[in-house]
Amino acid sequence: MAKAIKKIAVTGGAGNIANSLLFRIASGEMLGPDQPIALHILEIPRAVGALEGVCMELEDCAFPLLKEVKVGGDPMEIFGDVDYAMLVGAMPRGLGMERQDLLEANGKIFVPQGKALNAVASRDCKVLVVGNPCNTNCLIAMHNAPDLPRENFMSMTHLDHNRALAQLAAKAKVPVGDVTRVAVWGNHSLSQVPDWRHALIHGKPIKETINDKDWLENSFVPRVQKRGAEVIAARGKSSAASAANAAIDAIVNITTPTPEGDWFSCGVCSDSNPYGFEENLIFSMPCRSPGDGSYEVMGDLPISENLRNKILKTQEELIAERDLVADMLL
Ligand code: NAX
Repeated sequence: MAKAIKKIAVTGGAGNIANSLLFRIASGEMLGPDQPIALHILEIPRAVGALEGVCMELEDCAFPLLKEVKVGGDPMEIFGDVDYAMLVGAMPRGLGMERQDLLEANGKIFVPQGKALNAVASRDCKVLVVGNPCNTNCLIAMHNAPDLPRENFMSMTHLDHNRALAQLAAKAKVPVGDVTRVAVWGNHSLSQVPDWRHALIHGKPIKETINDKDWLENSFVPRVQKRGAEVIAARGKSSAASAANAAIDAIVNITTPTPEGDWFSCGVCSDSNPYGFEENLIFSMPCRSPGDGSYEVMGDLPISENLRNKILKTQEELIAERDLVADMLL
């Protein structure tokens, strides 16, 4: 029997990331080759013309799984009954804009979107926030959707995770699939903590292949933290295809079982986290999923004092961001 259609909302549909993301979702890469889907695309009026072009291209791909495309500017209409909401659209940081200005501008997007999800989305809707600052935008959306489970709100740190895997694989001169157990802790920002300490290469401790702590601490970590800027400098635009790829991965991570002995990084609600980090934040941590849409934070990783101190710094930044948007949190 054919599966029931899954409805997927994508915001910022005329933007860079969506121009890769929408097509990969529609091809079946996210939910599988036998899962019919409907795309519900949200944009602002200024971008409606460009979005029409995107819709023409979606049509011209003749994707067999794509059963419906709905577009509009009202989240109450677009988020109706959606099973997944991928919140990509956000206000870019303008010239001379302070972090507080950016948070406020984005708050104005994520408060109404959170309220709309609360009112009309499927009660088990999984929400992935990509638009920056994604952890705090996700916190705002979560607070404004109090009837949805808090654990359904995630911010995308899987691009940082993938960047870390790729850098370690390149250094060790192994295929990227041979690297496991990388983690990214905290905020999706320069303060994030890419964690190589638990990583395995060919199933063996990283030090057996990369026995170079100086490189790990002083080259690998800052390179992952600043990779977004490196891409902008080279391309003149921020990461798009790799961000779309990570967004697909982030949903695949919770809809397929995590391979034995591995984990993925995701910004998740820090309530009752096993490491004693501040609660009521969206905090990137290593997680595992049985593949049914749920996940659990890895609870048993040894955290050295040195690592904990770095994580506390990124936590400080997340708390400061939360303070700046306090009036948007219900
Ligand atoms: P673009 O500026 O190309 O596209 C954003 C789109 O969002 C635009 O078409 C705009 O009209 C739309 N938009 C703005 N406000 C909206 C609203 N209220 N409702 C619906 N649509 C709205 O940006 P793009 O390169 O696609 O990046 C999108 C977001 O992802 C940015 O905030 C960016 O910083 C963030 N990123 C997050 C990453 C992550 O790892 N979490 C990595 C890549 C990227 O930097």
